[in-house]
Amino acid sequence: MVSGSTHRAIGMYTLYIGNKNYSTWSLRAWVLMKTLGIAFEERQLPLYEPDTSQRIRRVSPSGRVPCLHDGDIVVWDSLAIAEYLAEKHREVWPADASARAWARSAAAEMHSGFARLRDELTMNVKLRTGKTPSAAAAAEIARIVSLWREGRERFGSGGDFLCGPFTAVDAFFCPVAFRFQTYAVALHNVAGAYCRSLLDLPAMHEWASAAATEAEPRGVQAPSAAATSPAQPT
Ligand SMILES: N[C@@H](CCC(=O)N[C@@H](CS)C(=O)NCC(=O)O)C(=O)O
Repeated sequence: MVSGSTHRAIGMYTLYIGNKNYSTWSLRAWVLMKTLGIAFEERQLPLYEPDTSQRIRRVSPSGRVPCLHDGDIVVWDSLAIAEYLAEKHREVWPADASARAWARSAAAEMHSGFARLRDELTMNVKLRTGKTPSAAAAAEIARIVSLWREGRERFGSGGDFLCGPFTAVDAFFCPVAFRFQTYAVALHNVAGAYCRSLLDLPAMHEWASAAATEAEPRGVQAPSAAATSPAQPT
């Protein structure tokens, strides 16, 4: 493993992302790189426009963002981006092997699961509303809270995040923090404090400020800023 964030002295990563108000997957890669000080050039491709798919496919083989370019190397999918970066920046995952195994498992669980939460509490960074989740979504929220407690209690003593300092597992939960804020999900004690730590990150403030001034998508399937159940889960 190559150490540190100076790796980019020669070239510069390019990160393609979607709309900051809506694109949860983009946020994961973006907040990870920003918070760890991994330099990159950001290029935004608006979602929900008639030519969105065509424009994204020019840079991302899956037709989805985020997508990272490192010279000729193209890495699509947020989890693959985290793993690619981890080969060059050891701070992407926790240093301790058991914390790292736990962090990878929790990030992967977030990446592949929580479908009800994604559907019902769609990320809309600038919206503030109330919502009663279904029983299925509430069970997923309870699982997230239990993961947050477990991380903080078992590995979190060296910092404010799940495994102490901010790592990729925290980046994967950043969209959840925005969802909980938007829909006023009540959190107590450890989970509440952890959610606050995510929302207080300078990178999260930067993302939220940009989301607040972003043009609304014109596409018919665009989530409405006023709606609480947008058409497309992100
Ligand atoms: N599993 C992928 C999901 C990426 C994804 O679904 N991205 C959405 C934006 S949040 C997208 O690119 N949508 C393009 C479209 O719907 O045309 C990841 O982890 O990066």
